[in-house]
Amino acid sequence: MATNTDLQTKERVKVKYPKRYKVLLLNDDYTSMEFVIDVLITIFHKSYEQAHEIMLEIHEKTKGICGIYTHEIAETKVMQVHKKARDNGFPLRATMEEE
Ligand code: TYC
Repeated sequence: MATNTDLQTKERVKVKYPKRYKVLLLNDDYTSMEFVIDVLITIFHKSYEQAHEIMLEIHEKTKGICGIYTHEIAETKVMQVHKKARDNGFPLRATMEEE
């Protein structure tokens, strides 16, 4: 049976977790509160109550966290927000930040 003596090279298994990214929505004066709630429910899978709370936090504090994801998923969420906003004529913006 193999043991770790100095004749053997010890195998190192290093696990690297993927970096995580916060997706934030930014406040503006033109996007309706209803639309932001809809975005939070449909894109970020929040309940109505959670969505309402997050929307108000953004409205009062200029920005707020909608979710935390790997890079590719965060990027997709940002794109989905921008497309839905554009399709509905709102200037709503999303950004991502490394956690
Ligand atoms: N400030 C907007 C209003 O008063 C509502 C709003 C909330 C807009 C959150 C964007 O990310 C946002 N209609």
